[in-house]
Order: sequence, then structure tokens, then C-alpha cells
Amino acid sequence: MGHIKEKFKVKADELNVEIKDLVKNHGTRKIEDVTLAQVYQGMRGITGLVTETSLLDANEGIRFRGYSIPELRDNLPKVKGGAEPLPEGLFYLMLIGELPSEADVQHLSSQFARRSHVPNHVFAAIDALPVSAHPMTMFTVGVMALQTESSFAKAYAEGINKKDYWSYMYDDSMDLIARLPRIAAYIYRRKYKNNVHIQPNGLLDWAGNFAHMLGYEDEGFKELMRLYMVIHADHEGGNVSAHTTHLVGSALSDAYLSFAAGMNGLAGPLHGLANQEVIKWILNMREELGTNAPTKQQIEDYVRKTLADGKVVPGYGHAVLRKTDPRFTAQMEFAKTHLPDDELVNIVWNIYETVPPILENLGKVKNPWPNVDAHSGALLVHYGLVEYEFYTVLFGVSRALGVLASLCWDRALGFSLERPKSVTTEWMKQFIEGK
Ligand code: FAM
Repeated sequence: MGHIKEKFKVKADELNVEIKDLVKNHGTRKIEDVTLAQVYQGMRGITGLVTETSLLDANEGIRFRGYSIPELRDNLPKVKGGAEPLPEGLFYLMLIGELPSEADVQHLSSQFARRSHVPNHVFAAIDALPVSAHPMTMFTVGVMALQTESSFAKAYAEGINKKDYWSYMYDDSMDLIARLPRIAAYIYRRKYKNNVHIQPNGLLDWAGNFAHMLGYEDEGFKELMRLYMVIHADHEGGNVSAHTTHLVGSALSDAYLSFAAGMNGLAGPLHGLANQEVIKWILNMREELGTNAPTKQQIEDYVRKTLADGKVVPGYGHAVLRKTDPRFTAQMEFAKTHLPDDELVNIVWNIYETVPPILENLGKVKNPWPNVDAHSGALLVHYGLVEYEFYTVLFGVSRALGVLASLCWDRALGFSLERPKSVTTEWMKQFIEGK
């Protein structure tokens, strides 16, 4: 057993004891009351899940095991000569709860390289879809085809002790994270690069190798991928992709089944698909206005038209956050260092100055500030990755780090089948009438 797996088991055993104690001694403690409106309106604000990997503060944004994004950029190991944190380090942090050493990160990089083999039937399953299929459809089909490799599913069919679930979940999660860049790159090269594929380079880090397999050798793009894979990885447990993965996993579905379910949620336009919607919206704006550099007044008019058409402004607003997303700010800083004069990036910055007051004045939007998706597309376009329908797949590869680390915790902590109570509106009416 690798030292990271052993360390995880020790940490999980410790937390198990603490949780048993909490439930035994404080199990009847009320956390909060739930209102009728919350039940109808997306369960906003109801504390109903435990997710160890990260915690979202409405004003500060995400913290991974207590570390903010700027702190991660300072403290996580980097490639030699690089400035961006390695996603392997974030995975270690989310899994173990401590910052990794350089050696831990190198160990994970080589583990991912070693576990990255994707069997041919996965590529055949993707090839069975028309090239016109959305990349997210190809992605979940690829992950589902890979489910044949699940060590948990095999072991469960043979019969295993509950106490060992975590071990198989850990191996499946490691394998899946290792294999996702290969699947994603295959989809990209099949759909957009005449089916000409690039073999992995086992000497590169996980995100660097992903960039290489996509066909981008520019060191700036590799750095962007490292940052991108870190900032999209996790956003506590209630968002659609994390919650779905956790929910499906609670039925003891393996990592492949659970992650594919989460990815189908990420593919929705109010969640991960927003990243393609943002760039589509900006490109449409440029086309309609007939200029590559719209003025702030022109942007404002276009935003008002979007709203008048009954559409949302993509990349703005959030269910929990109430300030500018630090994931947006991290990308803005990256752009200021690497591509300050990029035309599209400057439009993104002008939109940032224009949109919040307009949304605020609507009076109903709870958060007028940009989220992670408002910036990512412009950075990718700069390096030549212009095929925006692919962007949510990048988000998905990154999200695997968070949701699979959480699944390992779910099984190691022996979490129950998730099954909240639902009621009918008739039940609500009778409840109000006091019946
Ligand atoms: N543009 C226009 N209207 C917006 C808006 C936006 N960007 N954000 C919220 N609103 C509207 C919302 O549609 C709702 O209107 P109705 O009452 O007429 O239905 C009202 O403001 C109140 O909504 P809220 O309470 O502020 O937001 P929700 O918690 O219901 O929804 C989001 C949150 C993210 C779904 C919403 O802000 C939105 O649709 N944003 C645009 C899509 C987007 O960028 N999604 C990506 C989120 C991202 F972080 C991610 O998951 N990757």
C-alpha cells in the first residue's frame, strides 16, 4: 500500500472516532430551522451535508482545508521554474488535510502516470457517437465505458467487508483521475483535430501532460492548465456536480458511476456549461456590434438587451457566493502577468466593470459579481483553444479531484445512503392549516 493511502486511512480512522463521539453526545442538537420557502427554492442555505474537502464562505469564497486560493498559489508545490500550484498537491491536501511535500506531489504525479492506461473499448464507445455530439456527452459516455475497470464493483460482486469499501474506492478514484485527461484529450482531438491523437508523456505532471495530449506545448498554457485544474476542483458539497456524485455514491455506486452522474449535472448551463455560454455570449456581442473592441456603453446596451430577452448574463451570479469569486480574481491575476494586452481578456475586464451595477439595480439578483466561468474562456482562446463547447470537459477533469477525494471520505467514514424526506404541496397546505 502506498504511503498516501496508508496516511489517508490513519486520518479517516481518527475522524471516525470524532464523528461517532459527536453523534453520540450531540446527535439531537438542532443546527437550524428550515423554512417552507427554502424547501421550494432549491434548498438554499439548508445545512444538510458534510463535505471535508472544502468550505465556501459567502464573502471570502472557497477555502480548501482552510487554505484560500491565493494561499494555495503560494504554498502548494510547483514544477521547476513554474509559478502555478500543481493540482496533485491540491488533491493531496483535500484527501489528507495537510499541505503536501514536494515528494508527495511527485509520488502522486508518477502514480497518475502509472495508472493512466485507458482500454480500447472506451475509445470505441466514444467513436460510436457522431462527431457532432457535445463533448460533455462523449465525456460521460467515456467514463461510463471505463466503469468496466472498477475494482470496487468487482470486489463488491465477489463479496467484501464494509470496512474495506474505502480501499477500493481509493484505488478507483486514483485510477479515474489518472485516466480522465486521456479520455478528455481523445475527445478533443477526435472532434476538432481530425482524429489525430497524441501519446501521453509520462515524465510530465498530470496537468502538463493533459496540455501536451490536447496538443498545446506552450509553457504558458501548461501553467494555465495547472491553475485551471486547481481552481475548478472543488466548491464544497452542495453544488450540483459534487452533491450528485456524493448522492449516487451513497447507494454504493462505484467511483465511475458516481462521477459520471455528477458530470451530467456539470453539463447544465446554470452550472459548468456556463463557461462555454460566457464566451459564446461575448463572441455574439462582438459579431452583433461589428467590433472586436466594444466600448463600455456598447457592453452595457448589450447586457440590457440580454436581460430584456429574458436571458441570464452568463458568468455572473452565484447560489452561495456574494462577492467577486476568488477563482475569477486568480484568473485575472494570471492574465495580468501573462496576457495583459489580449483583446478578449480586456473585454472580460470591461464587462466586470459594467455588469455588477446593472444586475444590482434589478433588485432581485442576490449576487451581481462574476463567478469562475466569467474569465476562463478568454484565457483558453488566447492560447488557441477556441472550441468553447469543450470547456466544460476541462472543468469536469478538474472537478474529479474534489468530488473523488470526497467519495473516498464518504466510504472511509461509512456515510449512509442519502434519503431525505419529500412532501407534496397538498401536505404543505395541510401543514399550514395546522392539520
Ligand atoms: N443574469 C440575470 N439574472 C440573474 C443572474 C444573472 N447572471 N443571476 C441571477 N439572476 C436572477 C435569477 O434568474 C432569478 O430570477 P427570477 O426570480 O426571475 O427567476 C433572480 O435573479 C434570483 O436569483 P438568485 O437567487 O440571485 O440566484 P440563484 O441562486 O437562483 O441562481 C445562478 C444562481 C448561478 C444559477 C444564477 O446566478 C445564474 O443563472 N447565473 C448565470 C449562469 C452562471 O454563470 N452559472 C454558473 C455558476 C457557477 F458558479 C458554476 O456553477 N460554475
